[in-house]
Amino acid sequence: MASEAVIKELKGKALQLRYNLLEMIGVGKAGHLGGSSSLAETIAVLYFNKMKFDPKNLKDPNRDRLVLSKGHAALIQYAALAELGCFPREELKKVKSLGGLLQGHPDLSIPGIEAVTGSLGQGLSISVGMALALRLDKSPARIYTVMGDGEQSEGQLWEAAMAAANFKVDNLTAFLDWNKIQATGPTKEVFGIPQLAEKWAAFGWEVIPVDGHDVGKICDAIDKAATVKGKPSIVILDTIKGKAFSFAEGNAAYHNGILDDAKFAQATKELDALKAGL
Ligand SMILES: Cc1ncc(C[n+]2csc(CCOP(=O)(O)OP(=O)(O)O)c2C)c(N)n1
Repeated sequence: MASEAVIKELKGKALQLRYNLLEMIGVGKAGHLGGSSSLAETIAVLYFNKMKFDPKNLKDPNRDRLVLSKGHAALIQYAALAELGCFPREELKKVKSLGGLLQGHPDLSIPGIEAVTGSLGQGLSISVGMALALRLDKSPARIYTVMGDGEQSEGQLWEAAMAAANFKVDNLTAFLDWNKIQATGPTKEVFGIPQLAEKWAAFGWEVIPVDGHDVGKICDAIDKAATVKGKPSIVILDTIKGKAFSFAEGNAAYHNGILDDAKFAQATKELDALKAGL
């Protein structure tokens, strides 16, 4: 169990990641605020507490790897990599612009990124391959993979799910960002997949449901997954799309929305209020 001090630190990190999102998205530019903010706590826990990840030794063969299968949420990963010093902070403002380092989706040219993603459904296949390779190398490293709930309609993902169970890939922890909204509306209306937990369990996975905005519980879920032997684990994160920005919470318009001056000011004010309450 994480101590009170660790929980406080991780809440602060999640908040800083959200400030970084605002810095990247800015005013008048489209950016994936919703599905990035729903992951702030999970990404904070992974990069600042649970993952073996040394920004000064990015090619360490025994590093843990994070594959962002829902690659459109790259901004939240960039937010963490910038905090860790993988690249200069000035790159944040240049995201998605010519001459900038940070692409709209994860790319191997970016320090700290492990896989090219963005075409949904592929990240789990990549992760299973990585996990099997690490096992052959007798490496202690783990693979962490983050998927979306809209992404669950991709068929390739379920092939990878079966392969992971068949090959008893227990050095892999997947996350499902169950924020219930996808690009154009509620996931259950666009392409409903009921009983996700039961489906993953039926595919042979250990299923660990958790409040995806509770850093302490996310720590516990990751620890629990690491103890599971002989099968892969999936942490189902119960989250709110656009979390922390009242106008964006549960609102598909901010899947890849544009902030005007007023909304940007409101977003900053809401983060400042959270900071004051930390
Ligand atoms: C194969 C493929 N089809 C369609 C898209 C376009 N697309 C980008 S994001 C998105 C919705 C994803 O929803 P979800 O997985 O729930 O992500 P989140 O809401 O967590 O951001 C879609 C359909 C894509 N990137 N890849």
